[in-house]
Amino acid sequence: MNESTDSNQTSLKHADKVLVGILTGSPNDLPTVVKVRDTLTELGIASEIVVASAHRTPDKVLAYLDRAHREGVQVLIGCAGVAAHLAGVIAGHTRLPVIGLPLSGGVMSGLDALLSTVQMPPGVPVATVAVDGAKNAAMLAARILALKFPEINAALEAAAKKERARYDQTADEALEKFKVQNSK
Ligand code: AIR
Repeated sequence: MNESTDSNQTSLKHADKVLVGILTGSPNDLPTVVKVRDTLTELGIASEIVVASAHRTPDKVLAYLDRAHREGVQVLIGCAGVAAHLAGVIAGHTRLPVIGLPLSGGVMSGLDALLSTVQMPPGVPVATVAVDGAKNAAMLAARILALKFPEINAALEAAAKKERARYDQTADEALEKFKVQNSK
């Protein structure tokens, strides 16, 4: 199911084809995980979110991967907290690029999830972003896709320009507020 039907989706030609599969270990992860989808949507990239746990519902993870391979998903993102093995399990069952998004929560505030996600054995890579780094998980997926889809490359360029303008304006406003002379 494609859950990226938000109205701000752009008119890129592949916008209705799911290119990114986002798996997450618990429905409780969704407040962070939807930010991955939202960033992808802003870039005109269709994605789908599947709640499936490497430990609680491993059969569901494998069933989704089966479907994702058949349907031409290009990048997979595994999100989980605590003993976060989801991205690693995904990477063991696919040749597609896998991004790991460790989530905070639990007694170690995400450090447990970070190490569980990033410390993969040689030969089975998971490109791990920061704890709760939802935006970067999406941006990394977009950069991978941009190698193949010029319109995603263009969307990334446009987003970078917009971000630069926003940053410069925020800096100018802060400098003005604190009466700091900006060095040219
Ligand atoms: N989780 C679920 N199955 C395996 C793991 N590692 C993670 C979820 C969630 C955390 O365990 O991704 O971040 C706690 O899950 P819950 O459902 O108890 O809130």
